Amino acid sequence: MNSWFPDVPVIPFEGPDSRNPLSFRHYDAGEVIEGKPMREHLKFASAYWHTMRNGLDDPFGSATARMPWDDGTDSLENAEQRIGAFFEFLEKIGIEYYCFHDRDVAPEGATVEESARNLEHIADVLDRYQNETGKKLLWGTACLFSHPRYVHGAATSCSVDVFAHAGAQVRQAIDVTSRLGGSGYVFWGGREGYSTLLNTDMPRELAHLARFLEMAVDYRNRSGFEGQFYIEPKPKEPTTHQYDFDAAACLNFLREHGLMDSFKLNIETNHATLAGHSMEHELETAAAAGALGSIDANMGHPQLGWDTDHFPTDIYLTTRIMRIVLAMGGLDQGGLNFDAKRRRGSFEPIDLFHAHIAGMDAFARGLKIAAAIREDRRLDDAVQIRYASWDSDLGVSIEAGQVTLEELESHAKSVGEPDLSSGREEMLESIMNDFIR
Ligand code: XLS
Ligand code: NI
Ligand code: NI
Repeated sequence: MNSWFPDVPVIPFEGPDSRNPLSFRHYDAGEVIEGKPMREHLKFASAYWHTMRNGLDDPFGSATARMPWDDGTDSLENAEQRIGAFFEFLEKIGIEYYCFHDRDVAPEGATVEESARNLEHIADVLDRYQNETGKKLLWGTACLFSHPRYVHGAATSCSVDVFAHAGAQVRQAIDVTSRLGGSGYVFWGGREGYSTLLNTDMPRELAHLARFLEMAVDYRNRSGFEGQFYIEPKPKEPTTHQYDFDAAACLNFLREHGLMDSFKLNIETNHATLAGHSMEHELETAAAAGALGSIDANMGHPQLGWDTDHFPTDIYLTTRIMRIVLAMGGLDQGGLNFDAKRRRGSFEPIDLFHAHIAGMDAFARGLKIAAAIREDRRLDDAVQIRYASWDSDLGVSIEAGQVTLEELESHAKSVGEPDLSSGREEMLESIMNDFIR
């Protein structure tokens, strides 16, 4: 087989003292943490759109990424060649899963039929590579935001014909995802929102979005796709306002339309930041509703205001994420998809390895640190102690819904002014810091 990364070996685990940049210093796939090997805690996926299709252009300059496997055309041959490079990458980096949009892997045709044929053809190729390498599809999705027809949205377009095109695309993408054994399917509402309310019938658009998702659920039930459906919240970009603003907005929408049983959320760090939340906030919100399904593992930059999709290298971030994931007992069918791109200056093919190693090692450290914090118990105990008054007879009865306002009033009279304790925020931060090493 032709090698596109001839100078890169299969990346070995060499331990924290290694000075070899093409090695894992912390990610040791077989190391057992809380009874499970790291590879099961950290179901990493590589995002085809960034790894293979992102030339690293920005609004001020053209693509810089060197991609010797890509001849720059939209041909099926080129699409196949890219897939070869991608699976070589997955094998060498030791990542088991991947994610794609339909249009990342196969070229859009001139008609609905031609696009479908292209996608079917490429699905055969992906299937062959999956069988040869044992790599798996974490989730698939349809790109409903790049083509000019989606300028006013897809499921929320003002045009019913565009809505129909979006339906055709999603039906095919679900089929291909199912055929490739994908464990999930993501709906990210790229342009499902508005640019200005002056031209927008918001209630009508929201009703259309709900209809669209109902149709997708109906199709899944009839087609036998066994993967999990996810919605990926994002507040803005490319549109001014996106309806799937944050976890809370998505949950409200799903509840309003009776779709809670059919969807979970795929939470992305950079989208949380854009919504003015921390990643922890979004994860906790989803987890509290039993709807935390999967994670798009990236991060933003404090000095840049958009979805910059940096690789997640912040150990505090990965620690906080893994604390929540461990507490809920793992992500089930979900995983950690590196929806992340290299910086424009990191344009050599080998930077794909450096970038993913950085993310994987950061998550391995986050996992180990989170497990150590859990074993130590000081942080968990502090929360439990803080709410101890709720374990009293009164607290338990209130939580069970057996107390009236009059009963609260007589209790308040009998206890007098409540005796409160400090929240000890700085002390807890300092305890957390003890583990980051
Ligand atoms: C863009 C989104 C997108 C989804 C998949 O901001 O993160 O990449 O993850 O459509
Ligand atoms: Ni994403
Ligand atoms: Ni994003």
